[in-house]
Amino acid sequence: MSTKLTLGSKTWFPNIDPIAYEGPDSTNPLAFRHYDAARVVMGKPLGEWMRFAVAYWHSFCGNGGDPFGAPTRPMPWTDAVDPVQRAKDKADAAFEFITKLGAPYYCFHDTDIIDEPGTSLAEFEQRMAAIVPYLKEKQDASGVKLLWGTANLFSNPRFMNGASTNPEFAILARAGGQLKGAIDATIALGGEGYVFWGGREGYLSLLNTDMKREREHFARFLTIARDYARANGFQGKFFIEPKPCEPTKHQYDFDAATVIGFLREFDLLGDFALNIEANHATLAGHTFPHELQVSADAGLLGSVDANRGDVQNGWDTDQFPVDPIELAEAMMIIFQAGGFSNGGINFDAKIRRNSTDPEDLFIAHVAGMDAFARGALAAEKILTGSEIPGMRKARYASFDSGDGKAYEECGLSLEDLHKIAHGQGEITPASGRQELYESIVLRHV
Ligand code: XUL
Ligand code: CO
Repeated sequence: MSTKLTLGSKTWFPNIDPIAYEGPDSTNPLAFRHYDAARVVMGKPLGEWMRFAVAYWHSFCGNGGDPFGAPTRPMPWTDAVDPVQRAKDKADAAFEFITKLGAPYYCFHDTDIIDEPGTSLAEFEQRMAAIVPYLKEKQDASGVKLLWGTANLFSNPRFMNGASTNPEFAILARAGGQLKGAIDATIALGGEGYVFWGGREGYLSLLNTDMKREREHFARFLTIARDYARANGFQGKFFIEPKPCEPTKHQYDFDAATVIGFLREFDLLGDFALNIEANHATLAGHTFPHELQVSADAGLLGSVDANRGDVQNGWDTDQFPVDPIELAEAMMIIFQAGGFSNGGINFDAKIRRNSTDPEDLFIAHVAGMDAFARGALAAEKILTGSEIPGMRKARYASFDSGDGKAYEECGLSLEDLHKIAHGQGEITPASGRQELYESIVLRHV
């Protein structure tokens, strides 16, 4: 999974060399200690399992500004006055970064790759028409591919009441017009997936909201988007990215289980899968592995937005992932689900407001990729060489034969259970041995 190094006319990260694998003893923060793309893990090169992607929005658009202060981050690729030149400079910086990092993929919102003009959809389409072929050239020259594209239908004030769930049809139609352009760009750039994160698809107050109608409009929007993309040659997967809240009080795509129910209710299961984001999982009161497992069990584990939250506060901090124990558990689930087909691991993560050196963005991604690789190496050891798979299987052994097996095969009624219960006397339940499982994981990480 090596990518060719191409630079624009100018270099935006002059002091950074391509990131190399130096092995676990290296102390160089600009080298991989665990992520060796060619290393075979669970029967396949690590690079093919991971399919790492860099997120355009946090890495090349996010300027460190927050509600309390002005931007902090030097971003020389945003200086040009002409919007198309600015977008090209940004693309040059992005592709220089991605190729030096050695990530095979990137992801974008339409408004990341080129700035949105004031109001005109036609002008936005003209700008998109200028930047998409440029990105195609950058992709062809570097070998970097598009993991997924998406439309930003939440930042512009016109979407303050939602996009496809907006109470005003004119705004829904405007959202659809913009969505078509994002789908066209994704197809033109060979995107393997198309993401729907329900930006403001939810409500702030039920008093002014017809939730039933809004959810039906949302499903209709997804359906016609799917139909349009398929009719125009898109063969990839559509991903829904669950999130419980923020920016609305209650998002309709609350968590994996909610989205699976929604897809089933509106007959969208065949074309859609889930994009699970770690920080969204924790906002929903779950864990990242929980959301992965719910998706995998439904056969809908599509892609991952990699990041982490902060245990002390309840918002989407989008920090880079660093916890190898959590990631070992996550990689066990990803391996057992057979990995990703159209998806991958996209760093939907941002460096902190006070991380302002050009190398900070590299260090963050290198550590994130290493954390996932370390998790993957541990997961392989746990799955293939530890007591855990056998212990977990043995826990359910009473369903492998006799009455337990008959129960699983729908052969027992409630009267049968009543009879068995009378026949067996009082039972001493077996220990769940959670601490033993945890100590085994720890031994392998
Ligand atoms: C927002 C979020 C988005 C989506 C893409 O929390 O995760 O960046 O990943 O729209
Ligand atoms: Co995300």
